[in-house]
Amino acid sequence: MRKFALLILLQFSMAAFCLAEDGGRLWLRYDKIEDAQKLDQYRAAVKGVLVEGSSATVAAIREELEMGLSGLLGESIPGLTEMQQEGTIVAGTPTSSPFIAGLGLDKRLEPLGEEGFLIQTGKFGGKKIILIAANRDIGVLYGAFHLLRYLQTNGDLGKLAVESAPKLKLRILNHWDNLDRTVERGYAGFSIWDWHRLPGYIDARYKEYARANASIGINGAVVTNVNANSLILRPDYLDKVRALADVFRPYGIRIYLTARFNAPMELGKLKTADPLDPEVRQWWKDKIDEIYTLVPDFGGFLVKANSEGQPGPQNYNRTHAEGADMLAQPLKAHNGVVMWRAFVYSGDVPVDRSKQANNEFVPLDGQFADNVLVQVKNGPIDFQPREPFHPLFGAMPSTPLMMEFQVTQEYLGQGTHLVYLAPMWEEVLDADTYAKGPGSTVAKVIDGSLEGHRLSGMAGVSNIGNDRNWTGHLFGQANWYAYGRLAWNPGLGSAEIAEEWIRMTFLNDPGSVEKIKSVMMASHEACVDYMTPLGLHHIMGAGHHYGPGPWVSRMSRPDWTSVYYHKADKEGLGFDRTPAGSNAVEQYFEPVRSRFASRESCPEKYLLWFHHVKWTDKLASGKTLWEALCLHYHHGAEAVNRMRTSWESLKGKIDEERFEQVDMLLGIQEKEAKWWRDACLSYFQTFSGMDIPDGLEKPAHDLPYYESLSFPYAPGIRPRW
Ligand code: GCV
Repeated sequence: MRKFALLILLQFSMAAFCLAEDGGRLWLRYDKIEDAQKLDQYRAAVKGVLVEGSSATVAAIREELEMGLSGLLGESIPGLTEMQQEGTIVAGTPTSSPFIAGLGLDKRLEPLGEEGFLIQTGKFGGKKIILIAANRDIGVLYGAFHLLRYLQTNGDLGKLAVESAPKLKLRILNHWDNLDRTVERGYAGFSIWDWHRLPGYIDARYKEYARANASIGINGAVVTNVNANSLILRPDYLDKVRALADVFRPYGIRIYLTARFNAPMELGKLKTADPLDPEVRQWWKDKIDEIYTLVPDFGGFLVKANSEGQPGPQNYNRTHAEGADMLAQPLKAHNGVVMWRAFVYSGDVPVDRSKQANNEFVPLDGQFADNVLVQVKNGPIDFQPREPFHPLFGAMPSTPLMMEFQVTQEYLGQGTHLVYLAPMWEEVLDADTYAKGPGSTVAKVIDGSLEGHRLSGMAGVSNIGNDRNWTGHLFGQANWYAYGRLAWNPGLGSAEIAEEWIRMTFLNDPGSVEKIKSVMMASHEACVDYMTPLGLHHIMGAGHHYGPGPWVSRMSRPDWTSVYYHKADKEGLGFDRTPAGSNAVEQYFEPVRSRFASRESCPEKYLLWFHHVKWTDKLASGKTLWEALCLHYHHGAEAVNRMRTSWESLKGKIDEERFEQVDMLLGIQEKEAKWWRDACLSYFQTFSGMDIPDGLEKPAHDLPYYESLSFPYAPGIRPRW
């Protein structure tokens, strides 16, 4: 009897353990709706689901709707085989569903393209139903996720009428995942791609990954690191790629690979990788044809060439356009694309690093094949906490430019800081390049509308790993989510996206939603303040990029040091990029150029990016540069303290497990924000020679202490092959 009781107890505690909230369900939780009124409204409106058709995507739609609705409504919502009753959700295309074909929706569906959808509640065929219609199955899947999101966020069903189509064609995650499962700049464990056990073993997470991405409209994944490994192109590895592609396909995710430029030598044993060499071109053509026999919807290649040691066409005195062409021609036959990265800077540092991409790429405008996109990081240096927009946007009118955002927080607190990145992305997307006069925003450059490009895209460097909650920090999920939503529509607001995510991930109670939203919305500015205020950049620890390192001065190349970027001296601080300095401002269109070039009109948030400013110079606030710097660093650390207090006031509202996860990390962030503040101010003080103003907390340690800290095993470091 006792044994039996123990067994029950054990089973019970195991079940409790399995049900522990670890964040693994992401924003697709589908727990029963708590608001009783909403629940009644939804239960009255939704009685069954009719999804006709037989494709794998149709099966995914059916599964998602039945599972999602049953969970949300707390009662079984059956799948139907025919139209039976009021309250049916009918989802399909005119091809898959005779009912939808009979509605004569062609005119409304046409502008929605291959991936758009419409949702409408109303009377159709005499019955009150909810309709999800699209031209293609994948559009229906996106519509299904939209409807589920609408219910998860407690939308009003009576008002539901949506027509939505993606503004960007390619919405891609870039995984910097290595074949040994380490992840460059990854802070969420190891890679989720278990290459060793593929293709025989299909981890359940692959499907979960595809579902999560489809739910936010992501339609492509580059599964290998841009610091590429030729091995991925070997037949046995390509078969592993095929297996992944098979899992992704029903969810509309096309697979892409990174191409190592000298693969014809490393793998094909050719003597050269010269892109104009006929044998080399044939090697790539054969390889590409081979890939398509395995993966008929293969998306194409992402290439990092002649950058940070990666081989490229310049090794053979060829241009980036010639290099890209070699891949683009054979890919074109299969409807594939090349995404050629503009993150290049020369080994011998000829000019200010921020100018080099424009110098190399602008002259090539018009020379790229029409299935090539040039992929440009949001700012001209490297994913810093804040950068002005990259001057390439608008400067290559004949070439489709793709945005590259970094979702993983290499420079923004890695796996421990809560930093919601969407406000930073929004700032860049909304920036006006003036390339074709006012209103030529970065968003219009990348969605192709400024120049009428057929191809358009956005890439996000993934923050996903095999941690149970996928992203290491639970709020890293918000960045993955926001990236997908912005790739679908760069015009969405970061606050609006945050609210969706909070409601789906945590709760719908308005007071708590507001609290979490204000924590998220304050977090990016806080991070900028405690790391790199007033336009400072690239002053982090060397190699791992963890923590402060403004003193870093000895590296194999000057533009990897911090002193190269902050240029602190007895006089002042900041990089002079005006015509008197490196003249990087010349790469912007007027009036942006003059605005950045003038000390008076340069926005203070970019001040030290463009100007070397005297310590004693007064800023707009009337404070000297030194005082303002101290205040920014202190405000940043104080803001984290407020974020934590605010989060702690949510105790009891959020499940204990996720509450604690975030609380512990906010504790670390609070300490690290002070560490950044104290280390940077102690260092810059050796140049300013001024005291930290009265009333501000003084550094806890002296400068040598901060300089002595070392982190040989900080995660995410680029492996040395
Ligand atoms: C993939 C930065 C990162 C590198 C990264 C590189 C890139 O330099 O530190 O890890 O390499 O950007 O974007 O190619």
